[in-house]
Amino acid sequence: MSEIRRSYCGLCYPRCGTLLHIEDGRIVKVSGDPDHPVTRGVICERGRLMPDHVHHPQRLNYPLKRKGEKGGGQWQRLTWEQALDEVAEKLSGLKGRYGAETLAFTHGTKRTYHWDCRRFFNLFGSPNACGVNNVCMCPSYATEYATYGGMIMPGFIEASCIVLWGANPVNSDPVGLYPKLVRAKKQGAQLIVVEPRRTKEAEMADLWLQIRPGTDVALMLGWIRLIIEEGLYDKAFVDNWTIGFEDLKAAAADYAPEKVAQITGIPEDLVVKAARMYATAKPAIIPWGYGLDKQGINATQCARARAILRAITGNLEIPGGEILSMAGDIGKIIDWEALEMNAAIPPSQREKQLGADMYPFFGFPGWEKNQAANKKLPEGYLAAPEAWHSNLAHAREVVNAMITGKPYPVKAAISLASNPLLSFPNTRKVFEALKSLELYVVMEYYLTPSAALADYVFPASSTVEQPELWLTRDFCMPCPQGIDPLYERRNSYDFYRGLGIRLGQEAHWPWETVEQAYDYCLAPLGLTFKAFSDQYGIFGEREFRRYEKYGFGTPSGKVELKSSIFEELNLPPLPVYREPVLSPVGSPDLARAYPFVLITGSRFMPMYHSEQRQIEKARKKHPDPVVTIHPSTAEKLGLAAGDWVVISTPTGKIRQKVRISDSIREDMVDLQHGWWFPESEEKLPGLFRVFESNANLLCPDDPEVCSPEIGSWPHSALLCKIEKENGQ
Ligand SMILES: Nc1nc2c(c(=O)[nH]1)N[C@H]1C(S)=C(S)[C@@H](COP(=O)(O)OP(=O)(O)OC[C@H]3O[C@@H](n4cnc5c(=O)[nH]c(N)nc54)[C@H](O)[C@@H]3O)O[C@H]1N2
Ligand SMILES: Nc1nc2c(c(=O)[nH]1)N[C@H]1C(S)=C(S)[C@@H](COP(=O)(O)OP(=O)(O)OC[C@H]3O[C@@H](n4cnc5c(=O)[nH]c(N)nc54)[C@H](O)[C@@H]3O)O[C@H]1N2
Ligand code: SF4
Ligand SMILES: [Mo]
Repeated sequence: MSEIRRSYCGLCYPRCGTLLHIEDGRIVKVSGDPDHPVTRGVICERGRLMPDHVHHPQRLNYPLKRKGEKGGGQWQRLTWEQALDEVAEKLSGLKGRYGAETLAFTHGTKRTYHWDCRRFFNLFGSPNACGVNNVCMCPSYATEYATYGGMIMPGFIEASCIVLWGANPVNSDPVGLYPKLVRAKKQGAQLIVVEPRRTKEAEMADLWLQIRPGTDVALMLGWIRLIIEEGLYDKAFVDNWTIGFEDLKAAAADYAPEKVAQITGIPEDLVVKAARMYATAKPAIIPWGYGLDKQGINATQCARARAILRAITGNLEIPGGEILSMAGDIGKIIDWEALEMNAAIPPSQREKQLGADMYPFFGFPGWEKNQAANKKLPEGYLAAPEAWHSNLAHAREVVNAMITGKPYPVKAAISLASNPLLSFPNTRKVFEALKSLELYVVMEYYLTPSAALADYVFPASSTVEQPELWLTRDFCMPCPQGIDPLYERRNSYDFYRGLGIRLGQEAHWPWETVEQAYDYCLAPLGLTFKAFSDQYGIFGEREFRRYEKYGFGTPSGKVELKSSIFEELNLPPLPVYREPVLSPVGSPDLARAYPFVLITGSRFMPMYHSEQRQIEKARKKHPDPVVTIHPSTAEKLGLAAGDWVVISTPTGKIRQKVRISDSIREDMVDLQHGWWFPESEEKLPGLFRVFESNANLLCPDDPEVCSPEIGSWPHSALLCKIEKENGQ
């Protein structure tokens, strides 16, 4: 029997509408849903691999319990009931011995909303959820909250100038952002690209600024100085809606174009021309880019300086500009506080959050300040879920506590939609930490290197096997479940509820299924999730300049060019540039041994971080990990395309295969992240060869290289050397 069912793709963010072509219970093809109001029938290369993913022979289909040694590759199948009973009993015992804070959570990129996880952890009493948000989005998110009380989503299509600053949407967001960029460009928008690589977008740009990695704040300060000096800022907005302008002027005073050129390696005339182009166009936008968040020591300051540029040029909350608020009442549909139950974790447990003493802005103290300042805004005004974007423990401190037991023992962890051995920096340390746990529980699609170290593994349902209620700035959308879960795969809600009701949280998990939780959200609209699924969702009506009614969600109610929250937490209240520690300028001695500037993790399709390595069609396209070097480097080192090379940093070394291209700066090396080899042996010491080509063996996590405000570690702007393998 064959049929076509409407569903969605959740393999990355946009939740593209899909049609599943099903024959005898098997998805044989997926196509874009042309009636979907947002994605209009477009899906990407990765989305088309959904059938291969759903029916992959290596998918986890049943709960597993470790037999024998950790990482020994031996497993015993359990029922869900048995596995949940055992995990709950162990958690209960560990909580009794060490306190609730002994349980950590590692999260990955926000593919699942995780409100169920938050709810579980708040009720359990552990403040130690941690993960990659220290580097992804959070440096921007939390900082923008402190600056103007929310996180920006750019209007895009109507913009007349777009600055792509450390973003490469053709590879990272081919359905959401890239088509908008192309359309805006066709409509006459000017494009400035700030990028060390000649990306496709750089080739499309009016101005391409080929920056030295890690020096972006210096360029931003240069733009701020020039914009102020030449009177190109929005005077009325600055006078009425900002505080700290004179201090800002002083903070940027040193960054004359000549000095900026010297620091960044961008010719002086381009620095000036770009600043003028940006400041004189309206609306002009600077969308978020991970190239800024991943640069460690400067990550937070990049976010601050970018926010300030958006504000002083008068681009906040104008049509086609930088939008802060949700459209109409759309934000009221999901009450995140009710779902996440952040009030349930008592102050005495919040105080134990690991890393909050070193990085108070990132942990509960900073989050509480941002929340308090936001309280004066109307319900549903802002996008959420806010909690996941800060109020987190610091991953390095959690990993350290696992190994050392200090300041207290962390003996248990749950990873769900997270592969810490591939995504966290300093892989060897993460390995030691995960191995040392008394209880490690992973919920996964596949047996990843991290999952291979677990005591219990739970099989996760694919996105097409579960429903989702999806909210963006302008619309709320039902994501309909396409098929019943195969085998014994389940969704995260079932997992957390299953644990929760075994740990005395019954009263707080009233909904038997996740769909019932969405029914609860939709009840005020007189809808059930099923009824909502018959429509394509609700668009909110956008109003602009909402700050004129409500002010900004900051302590002063204005845009804080000088941040009072940063000041209260003893952090620099104005943007400052710091030379990256591991750079030819920051460590000239080290640079003699490690002469190249290293960036890692530039996105490539269809791979998503450490995923798709087991999917044949994806692997055919990318059989091996690839490092890109400049032709002059290849010549100097006698390397040819396809040679295997060893790339080393003071933290570690890995092997990848050479690609030669003049698209990168001569002083640079650009390598792929996320590499492991599902086809090779699981059992230790192999662990799917996770120690062979994994970029995070090279990335350090020491406090000196992390941003002092948030503790963002560097995946870019590092130093490395490169040699032919076996010294051939
Ligand atoms: N060197 C280097 N490291 C980086 C980066 C870089 O650029 N360079 N980028 C960083 C960034 S921005 C991020 S966001 C992180 C990403 O870090 P992660 O999110 O940890 O990376 P993934 O490899 O996507 O791992 C997610 C795992 O969850 C599983 N999974 C996916 N969806 C679901 C789901 O819905 N449910 C369940 N249970 N499992 C699921 C996948 O099979 C996969 O194994 O990596 C960071 N690490
Ligand atoms: N195919 C694919 N798509 C993805 C992902 C994936 O793994 N694969 N991951 C998703 C996730 S979680 C994220 S966070 C996004 C990130 O998506 P993007 O924001 O596009 O981020 P990246 O590709 O990591 O880096 C963007 C650019 O930053 C540049 N860059 C590196 N260092 C610097 C620097 O110091 N300064 C400047 N100005 N630029 C620099 C790189 O050359 C790169 O072209 O992608 C998402 N989409
Ligand atoms: S962009 Fe591609 S992978 Fe992401 S949700 Fe859409 S179809 Fe899926
Ligand atoms: Mo990310």
